[in-house]
Formats: sequence, structure tokens, C-alpha cells
Amino acid sequence: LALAPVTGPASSVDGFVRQFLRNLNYERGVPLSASSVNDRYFALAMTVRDYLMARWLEDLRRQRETKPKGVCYLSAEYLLGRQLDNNLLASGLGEIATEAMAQCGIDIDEMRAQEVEPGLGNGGLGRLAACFIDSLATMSVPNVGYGIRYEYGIFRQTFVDGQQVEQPDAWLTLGSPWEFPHPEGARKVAFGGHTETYDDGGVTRSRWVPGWHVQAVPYNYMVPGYLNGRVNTLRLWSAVATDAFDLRIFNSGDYEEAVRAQTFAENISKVLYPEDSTPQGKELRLQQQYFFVAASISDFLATTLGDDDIATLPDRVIFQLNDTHPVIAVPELMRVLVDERHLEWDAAWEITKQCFAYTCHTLLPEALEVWSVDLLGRLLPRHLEIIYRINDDFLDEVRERFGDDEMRIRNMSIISEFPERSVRMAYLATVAGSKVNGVAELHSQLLRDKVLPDFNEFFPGKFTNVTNGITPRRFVRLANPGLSELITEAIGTGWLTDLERLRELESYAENPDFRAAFGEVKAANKRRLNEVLFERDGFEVSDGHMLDVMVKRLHEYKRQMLKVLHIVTQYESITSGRVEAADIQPRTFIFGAKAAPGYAMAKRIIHLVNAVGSVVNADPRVEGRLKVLFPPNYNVTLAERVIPAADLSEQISLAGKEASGTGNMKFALNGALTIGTDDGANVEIRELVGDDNFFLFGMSEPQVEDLWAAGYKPADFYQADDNLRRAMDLIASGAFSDGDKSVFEPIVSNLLYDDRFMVLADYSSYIAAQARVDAAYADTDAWTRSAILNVARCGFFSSDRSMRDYIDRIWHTPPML
Ligand code: 26V
Repeated sequence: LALAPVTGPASSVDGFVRQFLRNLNYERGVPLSASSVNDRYFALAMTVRDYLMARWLEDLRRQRETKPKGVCYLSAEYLLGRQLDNNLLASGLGEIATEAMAQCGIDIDEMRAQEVEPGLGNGGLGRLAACFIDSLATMSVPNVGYGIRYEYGIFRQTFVDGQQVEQPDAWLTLGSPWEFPHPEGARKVAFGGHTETYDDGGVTRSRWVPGWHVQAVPYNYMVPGYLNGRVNTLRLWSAVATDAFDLRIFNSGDYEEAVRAQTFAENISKVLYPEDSTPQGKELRLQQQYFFVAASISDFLATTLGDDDIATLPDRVIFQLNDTHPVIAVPELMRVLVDERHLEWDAAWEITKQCFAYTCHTLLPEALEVWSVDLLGRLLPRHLEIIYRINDDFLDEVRERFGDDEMRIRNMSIISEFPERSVRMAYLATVAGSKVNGVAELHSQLLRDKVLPDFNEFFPGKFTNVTNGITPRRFVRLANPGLSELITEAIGTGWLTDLERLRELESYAENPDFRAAFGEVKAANKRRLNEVLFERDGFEVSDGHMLDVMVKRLHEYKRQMLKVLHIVTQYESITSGRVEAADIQPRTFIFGAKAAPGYAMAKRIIHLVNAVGSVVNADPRVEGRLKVLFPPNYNVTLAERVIPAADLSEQISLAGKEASGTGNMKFALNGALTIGTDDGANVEIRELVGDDNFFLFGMSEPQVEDLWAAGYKPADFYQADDNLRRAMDLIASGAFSDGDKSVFEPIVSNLLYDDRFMVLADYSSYIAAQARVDAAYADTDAWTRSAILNVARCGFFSSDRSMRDYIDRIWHTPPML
């Protein structure tokens, strides 16, 4: 039977209007005259979908036919941001849609504002995954992103008396027009039970006898490439109870128990864990990880490999492990190959090793995931056996190479014995992966030399670097239309898919007219930001201020406290009369940061930022020249407004702690100058933009190491620096807590007597760098010149380039024709 070709609606304003009204009437069941904003938003989104649908189906057909090698990106998080504008841009429908809505008498901005962003990630790692799938679609590389459809994403942050209060993020309350549920494609995922051996015609085999199951229901989302007619798929899994599970209990007559079973199953995809640095070893989180990974592998084998020879798997797929969260996929694939497909262990291992690659996103020892053997054995008994076998074989190889070096064996074992017997997921990933990469040059080097040196020695050539990147479609074109227009006027189109072409802007830095236009764009972006901040938080922003921005998760290693000490130092210098307010460069400090709900110190720092803000903003002696704003609930949507408006980007982590950072790249590409340490991708940004266009401060990573080794005493730094002492004393005095000294005492004493992230050691260097910033900002022309050079020289940080690096060095997946 010949299928009718799927075609989109006519690409004209009329065609768009007709399809929009059709969707409003037939899909939403309302006439235009009685439609709500949400109805109209849905109908608009569905209309955009309709245009992309033919492309999507065509790509799926082509992939079924030509069987190319594709990337399965396995990630527990995708921090997507709003979809409407992105999909309008990718499909080239922006102008038609705007005009069509105007013809219907509708303000398209109202519908934009209606969309709740899917916050299915914590921060950098989840946003990176979203940038990567955008780039793969834009580069026509076959890809499925696999993950979890959390019913509740990252919590919504509010402040009560300056303190963080978390609210559930019910992003699905009004539904989402972007998802396509496929209950018929559900996969059954097993848990618990025990293992046994059995005789299979003379061969002894192992098998898993699970204790319970859940159904994983896939929801598909379009991932359109930018103006290239490609649409890839993001497939997120949602958990529901299996019929069998219900039925067994139901037949026993216990209705309430049956309902409880349902709830239990659905819990698995209920909520995103909001901790992004200290794994809690929670059972539900391991359930989440295995749930999405088992469903994804099973889905790939059923829908893509089909009846083809399992031995060809490495020619068809590479599973990229986004941190250790999906690493349980390694024993899962082994289990499928050995227990279900009856391959020999060695043959299965050869296939498995080729099918995985692992990206590490951290250096903090406490962030490296381990699962207790006890928990793993209860939840996934067969996987634990498989991990033991992988480890035994691996350690045999180590012994063969290095002899009975027990120290080395213990250091390299996938199983650690202390403080309890557990599985080191990063080691498992390293042993299994065809490649292991860090996310910036410095990070990859430290990974090789400090975190996994034995593995680097044992597996020469396995370790590599792929520096992170960001998608210029969302973070330049959509977030900064003014700058985008200016760039296109200067160097033509093409830069959005070939970001190195921004180099052509270098000569424009010397052009006074261009500098004036660039300055005007920045000023307009600040006005745009002010509108948003006024509307969402009632903030009034002063004109003529330098905008100094620090937005990222709240973590001690990122050192928001250093920023606070700078503000308090300036404030103290004015209120003590040592400096005239009039002599201070007016600055507005913007913070955006969520703290993990259980991270007490991080929450206390949020409280302090708000407290300092209340005092500083209200003190007439400051004459409005310092302003501290902390809009709650920083997310992708707010980032898109804040970043294009920023003058100064704060990237001030302790050297050696921030794996890469990606905010740093977004700011530089939007014409902010960076004040930063030699950490993560800052190192590469500074190399590219040049020392004159970057405010470097602080210890280098080796200096950090040396100071630790010498025995770091933060109190010595406090004693030695008058400014630092005055700032700390002011906080300790209760000046920001109505005289109550106890409120921020834990912060002060932590800095004085512990200070793991060496805030005090870098303070004086930071203050000096800030003075250089003030001086530089006073010369508007020179500042703008530097800002333009930041844009011109940061094309390297496109996620398209990251994808090219992964493809060339790790995946070997050519684009489809
Ligand atoms: C870790 C954990 C630990 C277990 C609990 C839940 C959870 C959730 C997320 C994470 C990820 C931590 C690692 C991470 O986000 N790294 C960040 O990755 C960015 C993208 O590579 C990079 O730019 C940041 O520097 C790095 O901190």
C-alpha cells in the first residue's frame, strides 16, 4: 500500500493561519473568540509541529532504510528551555508565524510567555546535553537522546525573608504540546528478585528472576536542526505500573494495595533529584538510572537493530554516557548479550566495549558516584554479578601487566572496600568505555594525571579531551537578536552554523560606528532585562550601571562568597567614610543561583546575598551606586535575558574545581568581559581572547596544590589584609542580620578555620582585579573594543565544534546525506 506523502501546511501566512485555526478548533475544541492564551499557545505550537512533521517522518524512514551508525546519548538530564521560539527559528517560520498571529489579532509574545520551560536538569550537565542534541540535528548526524520524563523538574525557587524555599515544578499541569506519547512502545523494566543458573542443553547459564517490573512509556520530542530540514528525536521515559503487577495484587482482593503499587511504580519518574554534587546513594535514584537505561537499550535493539545480527551492534550505535548516571547500562548490555542472546562472555565484552564511551563532568571526589554493593545486590542482583566478573577479568589483566602489586590492584578495583563495599561507577565506565573524556583541556589533564592516573597508564590512548560548547542558535540568535542582526549586517549569514566565522568581526572592533552600534545593542539588552526583572520581581534597575553577573548553581567551590566579600568591601569602604560614594564605579550585581535543598551552607550563602542586598540597596550613603539583585528561580528562560545584558561575567571558582563551565562561554559570546580564575574552560577563553581582554586573578591549579600541601591557614590571610578583615568583621557583627551575630556566624567561621575552596587566599588578588575592571570600564571605547573581540574570538565554543570533536575522535558517525 502506497502511503500518501506527508506534507506540511502551505508555507505562507495564509496557510499558517488556516492550520492554526484548524488546530485551535479541532485539537483544542474552541473557537478563536473563546480561546484562552493556553489554547492559542497550544494551537500555535501544534502548527509549528505540523510543519516539522514531514521532515521528522522522512528522517525516520531514511534511517530505517540506510541503517547509519547513530549516537544514543544517555543522559539523566536535559535542561531544554522553552521550545516554541527554538522550533520557530529552526523551521524558519518566525516571521510567518508572527504575521499570522497578528492577522488573527493575537500577540505572539503573550503565547511565548505561556510556555513553562521543561527544567529536566540541574545545571551545566543537563544544559550541555540539550546543546549537543541541537548541534547533532543541525549537523544531520543521526541521534536519539534518551532520558527521563520527570513529572517534576528542578524545583521552583522562592525567597521568604531572604531564604530559599523550594516549590514543586509542576511543568505538566497545563500539558505540553511538544510531546508525543507512545504507550504502545512501552518497555518492561525489571527490578529485584534473585539470580539462578540453569542447564540449557548441556550449557550452564545464568539468569535473573526479577521480583517486580515497571513499564517505561516513551514520549518523543522533535529536535529540529537549524534550517536544514532535519528532525532528530529526544525520547524520554515515564514510569507506570505493569498490568501484571497490578493484577496479581488485585486478584488477591487488595484494591488499596493495587493502587499503592501503581503509585510506587510511578514514583520512579516523579521528580528530578536536585543535588548536583553530592550523591546521596538513594535507592530511588538508582531505580531511575536503571529504569531509563534498560528501557533505552531495549528500545534501541527492538526498534533500530531489529532482526540484524547482534554482532553488528558497534557498526550501528555508540552509547555516550553523560557522566556516571547511566553507567549501569554497561552491565545491562552484557546481561542482554549473554543471558538473553546467549553470546559467549568474551564476545559480548568485545561488543560492549566498542558500544560505550564515557564523559566525566567533575573533579570533586565527593561527586564521583558509588553504589553500595548491598543496595545494588538487592535491586539488580544479576548486574552485580556481572560487575564482579568484569572486575575480576580486569584485575587479572592488571596483574598480568604489573604483577601482584596489591596497592595498585586496590586502587584500580571497580569495587572499593571502604567505608563500605561499593561499586565505583566512574571506574566501571573507564574500564568499559572505548574512550573517556573530560570537558575542558585543564579538566581532561587533571583527570588523566590526578583522578585516574593508573587507568591512563593502563589504557594508553583511551583518555581524550572534548572542550564543551554551547548552541549559538539559542544563546546568541534567540537570546540576543540585536547582536545577531549586527553581526549579520557586518559579516553576512552563515556564522550561526560556522561560528568560527565570527573572526571576521575582529577588524570591526576598530570601527567607531560599529562600536557605537554594539554599545547600543548592549544598552537595549539591559533595557529588555529591566523590563523582565520589573515584571517578574518588581526590581527597578538603575541606568548607567555596569552589570556584573554571577549566575550558576550555588556551590562553595564556585565561590559566590568571594563575590559577596567584594560587595561588602565596597560597601564598608563607603560607609566607613574611607571612600566617597561618588568615586565608586556604579555597579549592579546580579546573582542567580539555586542551592540543593539539603545543602545547608549553600542555603546560608543565599540568605547572606539577600541580606547584603537589602542593606546595601536601602542605605542612602551608597547613593544608589551599588545595587544587589537576586532574582529567584534562575533558569534557562531568565538566562536568555540576563546574559546578553551583562558587562562583566564572574567565573571565579577555585582553580582545578570547575570542570569546564558553559556559562562562561555564553557570556563571552554575548560580549561580556570575564573576570575569572585559571579554571575549566576559562583557560581556553583567555587564550583565545587574549590577556588584554580578560581579567585573570587568583592562584593557578599547581599553586593551589602547593598551598594545600604547605598547610593552608585561612586566618593568616584574614589577619594580613585590612580590607578582608573589615569585610568579614562587618558580616560577623550582625550588620546584615539586624544585629544577630549568630545568623551568618557559620559562614564566617567556616571561612576562617576551614575554607576548603580558599576564598580568603584569593581575596586580595580578586579585589585587585576588580579595581582593574573599574578602571577599564571607565574607558567605554576600549571596553567595547574588548567586548567585540570576545565575541569575535570565541567561535570555538560552539557546540557544533564539540560535536565535530566527538565525531572525529570518539563516535565516528558520519552525517547523513
Ligand atoms: C551529579 C550528581 C551526583 C549525584 C546526585 C545527582 C547528580 C546530578 C548531577 C550531577 C552532575 C555533576 C557534574 C556536573 O554537573 N558537572 C558540570 O558539567 C558541566 C558540563 O560539562 C560543566 O560545565 C561544569 O563545570 C560541571 O560542574
